[in-house]
Amino acid sequence: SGHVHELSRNKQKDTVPWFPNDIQDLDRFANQILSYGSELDADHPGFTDPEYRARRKEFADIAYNYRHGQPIPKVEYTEEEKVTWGTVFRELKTLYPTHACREHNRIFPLLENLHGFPTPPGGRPALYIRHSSKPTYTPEPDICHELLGHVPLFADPSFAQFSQEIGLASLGAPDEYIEKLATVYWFTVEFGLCKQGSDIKAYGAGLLSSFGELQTSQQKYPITEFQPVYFVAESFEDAKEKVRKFAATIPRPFSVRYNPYTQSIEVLDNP
Ligand code: NLE
Ligand code: FE2
Repeated sequence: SGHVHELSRNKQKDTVPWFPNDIQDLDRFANQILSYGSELDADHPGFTDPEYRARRKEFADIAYNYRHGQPIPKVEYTEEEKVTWGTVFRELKTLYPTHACREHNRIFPLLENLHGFPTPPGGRPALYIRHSSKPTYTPEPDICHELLGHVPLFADPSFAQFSQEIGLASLGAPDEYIEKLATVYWFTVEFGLCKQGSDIKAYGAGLLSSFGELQTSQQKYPITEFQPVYFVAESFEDAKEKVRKFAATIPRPFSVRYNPYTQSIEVLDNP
């Protein structure tokens, strides 16, 4: 079937940029995955470790060649990788009760019981793990970040909707708005803090997966190697409402809705 590359905005000249409509469309981005084919930065903990770099290439190749619908390949993790996972898991688990938001603390034990988080991630879908020399913090999203930081909160329906709201607002939006939405995503879903009672708790996955940064993020003077600034949300509901209001200001002649049954985006004409 033919793909629509441009939707005409109205009868005038300006057009809406192409955006993915169906889940298979995401395959078109496979060659744009972060760091594929490019070398690690000199300040990356794995920069001087040729074995680690080769291992990272193995994982990147799997992701590069994967297409929607194929079974997700499983990888065997090495003893060293399992030790790293164990360290990150243990350290984070002791911090969550005092540092993580209540939604994360509600779901994390359920996942732990269901999927055996405490055991090393043997046979899980292909995702590399941070370098063993620096389990406390890594500059890139790895398996610890995705599974321990993101997965628990994406299992919270209200939070999942918040994240999806940002994604849907971006479809067909002008570049300067994409940039703004990316910034909103960064300071909420990745590095957000939230008021809960008289406390400030972490809900951003970048904090929930780094036991170095999680500990310092709630102090009054955060150490500058980590994020220099955070934004505290009144509540998830309030943050969601604010994103909705902002999204409504994006000039776009149609609205979008995600249909989870067909796994595709429905474009609705504005009345
Ligand atoms: N700094 C995070 C961690 O160490 O888990 C990962 C960053 C993801 C944006
Ligand atoms: Fe992330």
